Amino acid sequence: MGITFASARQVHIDSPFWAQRQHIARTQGIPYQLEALNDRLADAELSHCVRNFRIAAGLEQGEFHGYPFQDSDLAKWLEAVAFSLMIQPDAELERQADQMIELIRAAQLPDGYLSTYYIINGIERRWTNLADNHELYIAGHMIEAAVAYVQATGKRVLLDVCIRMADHIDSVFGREEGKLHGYPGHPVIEMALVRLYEAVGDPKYLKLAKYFIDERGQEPLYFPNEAKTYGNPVYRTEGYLGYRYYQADRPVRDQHKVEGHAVRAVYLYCGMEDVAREMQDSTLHETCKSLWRNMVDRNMYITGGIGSSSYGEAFTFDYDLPNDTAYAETCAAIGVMFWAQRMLRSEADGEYADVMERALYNGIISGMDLDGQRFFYVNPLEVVPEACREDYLRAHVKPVRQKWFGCACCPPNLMRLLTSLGQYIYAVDDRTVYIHLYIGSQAELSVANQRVKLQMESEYPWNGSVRIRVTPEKTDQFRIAVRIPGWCRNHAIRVNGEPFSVQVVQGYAYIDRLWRENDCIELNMEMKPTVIRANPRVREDAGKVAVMRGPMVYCLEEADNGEALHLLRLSSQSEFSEQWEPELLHGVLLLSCDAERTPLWADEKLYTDEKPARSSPCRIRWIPYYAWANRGVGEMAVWIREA
Ligand code: FUB
Ligand code: ZN
Repeated sequence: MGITFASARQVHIDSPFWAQRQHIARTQGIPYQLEALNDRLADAELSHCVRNFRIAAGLEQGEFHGYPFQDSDLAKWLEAVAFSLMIQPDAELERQADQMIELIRAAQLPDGYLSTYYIINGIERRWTNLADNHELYIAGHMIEAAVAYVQATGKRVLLDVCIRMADHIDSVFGREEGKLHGYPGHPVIEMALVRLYEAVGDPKYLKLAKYFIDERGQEPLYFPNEAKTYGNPVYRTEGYLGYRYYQADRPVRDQHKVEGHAVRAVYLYCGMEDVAREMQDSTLHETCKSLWRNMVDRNMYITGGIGSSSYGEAFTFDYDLPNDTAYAETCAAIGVMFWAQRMLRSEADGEYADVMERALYNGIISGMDLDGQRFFYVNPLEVVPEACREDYLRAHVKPVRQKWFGCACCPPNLMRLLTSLGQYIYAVDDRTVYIHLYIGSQAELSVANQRVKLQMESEYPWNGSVRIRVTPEKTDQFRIAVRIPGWCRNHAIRVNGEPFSVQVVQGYAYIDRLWRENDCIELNMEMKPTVIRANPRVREDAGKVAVMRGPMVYCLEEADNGEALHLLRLSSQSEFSEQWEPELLHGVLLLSCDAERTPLWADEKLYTDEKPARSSPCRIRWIPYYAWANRGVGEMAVWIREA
């Protein structure tokens, strides 16, 4: 038996930090997004999503609008609703979701095909632009929504739609003669098919997922042939990236550098790891491991963000992590978390959970404002608002979160992630309970042939003390593996008040004992402000420092530190002070420390050979990165110079 994560249904989150965010997602974010999908938001970019479905279903006349993948926004919204209903039943929300599902069902063609773009624009062209037109991507998101929705409500309508659709896809694609030897331009169908296989048990879906992975990048390359055959534009594949943009320039097992469009990449790696796990394909797993090393060691921001270039929303070259032109799409950080969880299912190595946590507390939740109704697509690590306004190369960086986007992949992705958070915390194998994330919650799991209740209390991420109460059905020997995060230098474990000393193996302390009702684990992780430096090969961060506390990256904002943040230098011996501010930014722990400010010159000249005036000492104030841009427009910086 491998490692199985507890499902969102099995876990009830009551951590103040996360319960509040889940509450906001359920009560603000999800209803708001339904308005967006229906084009009912004032002064926001239009979605066209629901309208496209209505037209495809014959309920309205009109043309298709938006990107070819617009349907996927509704799918992600439905998945978020499903997880939300698992947290808290809500008859009205369920009614709205059922209505949307009915609309999807009405739009589906009798043979199972589903993509409003081709249903409206001409079905004879379907499957002719796999590279760019996202039919398989939409299918993937629909499947993920359908599986979650049936688990939440027991209602199968969307699942049946998706089974018809998956069967249709299976009849169209494959190595067999007469089928298309294609694969998706944007992965997600691979992991979705594995989910469908897990849900309904039909191995043909797993086989199809494996086909999409194995076929990708085989010679002759599918995409250039497709473009030639059907006269498709090839704008994406010219220039720097070529077919690397799609991770489709060579077979996946020959890929060892993370390349191309970042969301496509991590979604593909998720599918690869899923297939590797389900089919015990060790070479595929080893490929994922080498891609993982390359991403984590050379291509990931301190925030867990990936994809440093706006050109192609893509990875560039190793150690290229510019702060002010960063792309770091919210969906890409979410994809990092998805991938990390899958790696963790294959191997209990705490680094995967560390990365999952890094992305979650930083580059993911930075994508949403504190009220769940404004969103970042791009998550920079340095912002000067004037540069966003005046420099085309930084125009993708927004200094304020937006109401909606024409390409709105990130907002509903955030909703489904937040509402499904329960499924990332605990996992089990035949004799171990793993605690991967310290999110206060209650869970009921099966391990060593019995049910075990866990109750985790903690003020994490503000405090590193965690108390876990364990209640097995019967007294029994099994292991509870508590993760010792990579950021933690000192920790102590007590069991029932007694110190418990155990070696940490690959990031986990395995507490192997006879567990009785109401046993209690106390884990104390030293959590203090820490100055972090980047590998000097990261040119943009050389000579600079960032500040972390526990899993959280901190940043400076103009609101606290005045303008021209680039003039600040962290003092070498600076002590940090911490201050809990319950009223600020929905409650944050602020950090303050000593710094120096380089003075501006009295005159306006550009260069001088004169010695500069001495820097003046000052105190600077850091806030958690995720909370930036919640107090109006201003500068922000994660990395600052070191004195
Ligand atoms: O192509 C669908 C989505 O739109 C991608 O995942 C995002 O990066 C955005 O390009
Ligand atoms: Zn996105």
